[in-house]
Amino acid sequence: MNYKDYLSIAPEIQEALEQGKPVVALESTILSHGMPYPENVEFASAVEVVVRKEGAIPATTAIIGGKLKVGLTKDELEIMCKAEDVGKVSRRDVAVYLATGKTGATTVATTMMIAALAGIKIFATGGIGGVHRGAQETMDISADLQELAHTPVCVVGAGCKSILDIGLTLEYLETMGVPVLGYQTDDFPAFYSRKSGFGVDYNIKDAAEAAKILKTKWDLGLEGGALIGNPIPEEYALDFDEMEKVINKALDMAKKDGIRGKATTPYLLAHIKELTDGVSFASNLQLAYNNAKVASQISVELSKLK
Ligand code: PSU
Ligand code: MN
Repeated sequence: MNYKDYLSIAPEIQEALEQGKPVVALESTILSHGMPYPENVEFASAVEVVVRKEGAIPATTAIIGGKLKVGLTKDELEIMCKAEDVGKVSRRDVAVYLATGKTGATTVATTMMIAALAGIKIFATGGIGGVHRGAQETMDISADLQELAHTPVCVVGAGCKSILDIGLTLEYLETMGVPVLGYQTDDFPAFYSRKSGFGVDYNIKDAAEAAKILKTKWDLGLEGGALIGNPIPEEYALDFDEMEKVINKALDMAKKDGIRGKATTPYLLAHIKELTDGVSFASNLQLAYNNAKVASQISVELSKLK
């Protein structure tokens, strides 16, 4: 494998990795295709501040200029946030983007992939992709789930996006052998709401316990990652039933507009924001900050174990 020719790690991150210091990966699809400009610019830098405050180093990933970038400069973050001619890159697209020099935002799947190549174990996002509602017909299942099955990175998210079929997403993860852990919760979170009505495999009491479980999994050579469901802070949580109504409306609109494939998630997120007058977006920001915080704490604990 000659992947090192394609990997470009920021010096600060490279040094931290060599010294076994905590590093947390962050994705760029949430910036380019999950949030509006310029609010995403503020988020992109604020989320990195959250990570640093916990004593870890942030590593936002993207594909720029034929390189898998680990750690972005202010200018590169701006490019991702402006998202002019920036694609949404899943695993299948990576080689095309690298070979052609196109600029690409990394999804959960590709961020995990790049993190693993760089040696980063912990990754914070908003919520993972999963099995879409109606997947029985459309077969729309996010590549994020296969990545969790095979790539050794722990993803901290507020569950999966609530636009999905949460029950089927959990079934898929079980089949693929991915541990689904709750961070101080028995309930798998539902993105904007703290509870989905589905349970987690195990309720983790703190970051140290999370780190111990991850170390054990990887010591055993068990393939793949883990998903840690971290509920949105109480004060920003939205009512599950209210959000269901909004999501169903957005799903109807997507159907009418003939939205399919990878356009689905960005379309739904944008319309949910509109339908809630931005309330959902404020919650989205807060849950992402909270995930960055917990991921950083886990990363700090994991670095003590190695
Ligand atoms: N969660 C969010 N906002 C997002 C996404 C997730 O709060 O923008 C992105 C992630 O990058 C995730 C992707 O990997 O959506 C899933 O897209 P798809 O359903 O097309 O696999
Ligand atoms: Mn999809």
